[in-house]
Parts: sequence; C-alpha cells; structure tokens
Amino acid sequence: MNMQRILYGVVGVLTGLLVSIVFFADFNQANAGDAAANKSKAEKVYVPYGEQDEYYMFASGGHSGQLFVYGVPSMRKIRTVPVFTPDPATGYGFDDKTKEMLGGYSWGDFHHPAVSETGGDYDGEFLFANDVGNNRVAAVDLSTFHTSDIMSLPNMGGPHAGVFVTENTEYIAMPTRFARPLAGEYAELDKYEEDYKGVVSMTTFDRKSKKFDLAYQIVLPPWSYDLSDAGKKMSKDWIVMTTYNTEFATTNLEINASQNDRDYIVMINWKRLEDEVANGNYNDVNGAKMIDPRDVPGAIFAIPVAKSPHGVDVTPDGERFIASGKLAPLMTVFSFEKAFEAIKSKDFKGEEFDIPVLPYEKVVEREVDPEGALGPLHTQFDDKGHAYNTMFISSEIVKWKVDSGEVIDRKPTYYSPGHASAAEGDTIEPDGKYIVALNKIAKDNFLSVGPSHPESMDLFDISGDKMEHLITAPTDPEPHYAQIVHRDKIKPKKIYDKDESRENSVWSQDDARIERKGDEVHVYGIAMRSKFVFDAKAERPDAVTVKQGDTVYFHMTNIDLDQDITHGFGINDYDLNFEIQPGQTNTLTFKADKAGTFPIYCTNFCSALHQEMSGYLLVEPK
Ligand code: CUK
Ligand code: CUA
Repeated sequence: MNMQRILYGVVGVLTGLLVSIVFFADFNQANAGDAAANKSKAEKVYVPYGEQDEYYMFASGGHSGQLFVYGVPSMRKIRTVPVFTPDPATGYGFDDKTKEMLGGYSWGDFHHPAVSETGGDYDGEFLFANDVGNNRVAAVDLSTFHTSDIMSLPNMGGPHAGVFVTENTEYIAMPTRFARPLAGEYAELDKYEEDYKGVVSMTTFDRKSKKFDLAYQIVLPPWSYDLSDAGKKMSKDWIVMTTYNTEFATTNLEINASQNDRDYIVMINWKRLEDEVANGNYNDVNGAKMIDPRDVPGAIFAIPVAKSPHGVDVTPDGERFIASGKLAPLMTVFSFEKAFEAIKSKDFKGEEFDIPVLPYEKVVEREVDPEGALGPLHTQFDDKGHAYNTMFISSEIVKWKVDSGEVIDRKPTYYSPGHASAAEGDTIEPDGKYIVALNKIAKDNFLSVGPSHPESMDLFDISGDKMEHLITAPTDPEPHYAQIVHRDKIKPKKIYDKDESRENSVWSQDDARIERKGDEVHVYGIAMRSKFVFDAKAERPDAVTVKQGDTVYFHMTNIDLDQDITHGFGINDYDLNFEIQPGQTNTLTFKADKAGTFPIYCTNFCSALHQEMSGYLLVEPK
C-alpha cells in the first residue's frame, strides 16, 4: 500500500457524496426498466402459501436492543425477539425471570449476532449477542426463541467488536470499543495512555444450564477495537481484531484518530491464554480473571494495516484474514501461514506498546483495489472462493476472487451498506446462494414516514457469476449485522416441555390454588381456552382478593398444550402484562399498593372466546 492510495481514500471520503448521487441516478435508470426481469425477480422472492422461506436471517435490532428474525428470500419479518430491552407485547422484563435477567436496564445496543458453532458450522442451537450500550452479552435459545441468559461484563467500555464465536463455541469473544480505566474507575483524559485500557471478554456458555460464565479477560493498549473474527481450522486457536485510534486521541476522533497511515490488526492466541489462566497466571480485577497477553510469549502480535480499518474477516478455509480499509480504498488479504512463519522465525519489526509487530510485507498476501469503489467495511464469502465487500461510501457490493484479487462484479445498494450477510456466510461452508446488504440509509425507497426514513436491506442472488439484485425491504433501526442460517439447522419447539416437577407449575385446573403467607399472596393458577383459574375451590375461581400492601405472586401455567395457543395476562390500571406460551409457567410479582377493583384479561388473542378470558383482582383498602 502506498501514500497515494491513502490520499485517494481521504479524497474518496470527500467525494463520496458525489459518487452516491451517480449511483442513485443509475438506480433510477435501471429501475425504469425491464418488466420481464422484474417478473423473474418477483418470482425469486415469492414464497407461496403453504411453503416457507429457505433461510432464517437473524438480524441485530441495533439500539432497539432486540433481535429481528426474517425469512429469506421473501424478506418478510417473522418476529422480534426481545433481548436487551423490555417488550410489553410479550411481557419480557415484566415477569420475574426476565425482569431479573434485564437487571433494571431499559435499553441495549445489539450489534452482532453469532449463532453457536460446532466444527466451524452453525449448529443452530443458540444465538449470542453483544450490548454495546450497557456492556452485556446475551444468549437466545433457538429452540424457543427466548433469551435464556444475560451477563453483565465488568471492565468493558462498549463491547462492540464482537460477538464472534470460536470454532466449537469454546468462547464467545467480545472486544471493547472505547478504552476506559478498569473497574469503572475515574481517571482524567490526560492519563489516557497510562490508565485507560482495552479489554476483550472471553465468556463460555454451558448449553445444559443455558448460562454464561466469564472465563477470563484480556487487557490491551487503549486502542479502539473494531470488528473481529475467530480463526478456523489451521487458525482455530487465534482471534484477529482490527484497531483504530492508535493515535490515542481523546477528542475530535474524526480528525485526531485518522492521523496515522497505519493502524494494527491484533492477533491473539486464545488457547495460550486459556492455559495460562488455568495455571493461575492472572490478576483478579473487579471479579474478572485479567490476563495481560504481553506477559505471555507468543500470545499476541500486531500487524500494520491500512488506516482506520473497520473489520477483519477470516476466510472459510481459515487460511487468510481480510481487513477493510474504510479510509483507504482497499481490502488487504493477509495469510495466517505467513504470519505463523514470521512468528516462528522471530521476524519482528520492533514493538508497539510492548506488542511484537510482524512486518507488513511478510504477512500480506495482496492488496485488492476495488476499482474505484469507496469505503470498504465488511467481507462475506460464498462457496466458490469469492469475497463480497460492502462499500459504505459508494453504496455498492463488490465481488472479487480471494485467490487473485480480481474484481468480478459491482452492484449498487440502496443505499450505504454497513455489513452484508451471506447465506451461511461465517461458516467453513458458505452456501453461496444469497447475500443481504444491511443499509444505513433508505432515502426514497419507501413511502415517506417523515424526516427519519426506515433503514433498508437489499437481497441479492449470488448463485451466478454476476450478482442479481432481487428486492429491497425496509427495517426498523438498525441492523448492523445478521447471520443467515439454513432452516434445516433450526429446530424450534412447538410447545414447552411439560415438566411435572417444575417449580410453581400447575397442570390441572382442579389444582389451582391461592396460598397466603403473611402479606404474601401466592396464586398458583392456570390459563386455558378460554379462562383463568386461580382458585379451583372458590365460588369465583377467576377472582383474587388481596389486601392493599400485599405482595402478589401470579404463578401462571398455560395448560393448553397446543401449537400456537399463547395466553396473555394483563392487569388493567396496574401497568402490568406478561405472556405464557403453551406449556410455559411464568411468575409475575408486584406490590398491590393501589386499592380498588382491577379487571384481569388475556392480552393474546387465543380463541373465539378470547374476549371472555378475564377475571378480577380485588385490592381491599387498608
Ligand atoms: S458495525 Cu455497524 S456497520 Cu456495529 Cu458491525 Cu460495521
Ligand atoms: Cu387466552 Cu386470549
């Protein structure tokens, strides 16, 4: 890479707007067009009644904090799964279990989903997600599409650069975006270089208990870590991360963090660190086992890379990693084998912040010139050795050959894409059928809904030599990344397992009962079409009377073990609602501090007599 290219990059950013306008014009012309071509595209995305989409697309819900699920190729949204944010529609964050899991937070910033892997392939059991807003990691159980665990991570400053999983989901890795003093301590910005740290969290996940454990954390120089990936096959013990702000800027980052011609890719051997942690070689920092890889020979290396890269992605064969320049209009292909050789021969080019630097020319395989496309961000792959790069500034996807760097196709997106997601794109065996560009800007694609437009997603058929744009779909803010998983890998349950021994569950309406313990009232009730039963023996089994100030526990079991019969449970005027899916037991706890008569009603339409599915909460005044 030379200075000229970097200059082009800067000029590119400045002229980006102009280029976008050119592409918009192209789009309008292309669109004027060909009725026969449009018919064939429509047929490719049409899923007739009785059939289903071939793929699930799990898309981040950005600062909604939630997971969006789409069908591909129809691009129909199937479901919002609440993850980091309360959801009144399902009562997520209202019932006891989910309320505890959310820990009082009311927002999250979900950037990157990662489906659990076995042998480098999606196994479809769980999906992990990062919360950049409040330093959390979450797991969604893909048998129920319910969030099963959320863990808060200490010492982090916005875990943006994950999540990504190692080949057998040994670890869910999350590098931090903002450097910050450890343990949330105070330190002046003048102390940035000494006191601020970058951190990578390495969490494990137990599939039986469906819970996380923070295995260890890696402390790093106060650079900003950006989109990262785990090795595969020959590189499986490594993770690679791009960095920016190697300038240590603490203000006006848009200028001050773009000074250096080069930033770094950091490669870390997690296997080495795992062994060291097992040997007790760590410090306890704020409840985390903190290891400094600079104390472990062979555990960490830096490789210079074109300035301010945004992402690095490992090829499906695990042999190369590709960084995208963002401010330098090129993609750089690096070789793991070459990196390993440089490491073996101790061929270092000095140190940066005590990290041995591998010489760029010893690790690089090639620089790929995207022939004028600008703003490369993220790379995806197909099954034929091609890479696909999103180009944020020139609003397009560029298809090129990983082996030779030859650019094969460029297709406009509508508009500015962040990530793209290819079918099975992060696995050792991508499908090569579809790619979806996740765009930040929709401009005039859809009916106007005011000054803020929806985000958009472009579906392309990539099975041929040239990409074919099929459809643009709107989306709520804001998909950053998505994974597209073949439907055969997802095995959703039809109903919750009926576990007779489950705490607080009641499986027959005759067993419904109310137990009082001092000022606690426990209702062990059932929901079925089309009634609630709280106390089988009472004159009015669907009424509950408590005293003002009592703490009320509604332990509700949905005993309708039938597909898709979900009941809701709303208490009028008490700001409370939750749901109970078939075979599920949920508990809602609250203080009945308001005296009066409050209707209870099923909020989820469940039968022709759904309207009759109601009862009363009577709160006697003190
Ligand atoms: S980031 Cu959004 S476009 Cu959070 Cu994955 Cu690159
Ligand atoms: Cu039960 Cu509506």
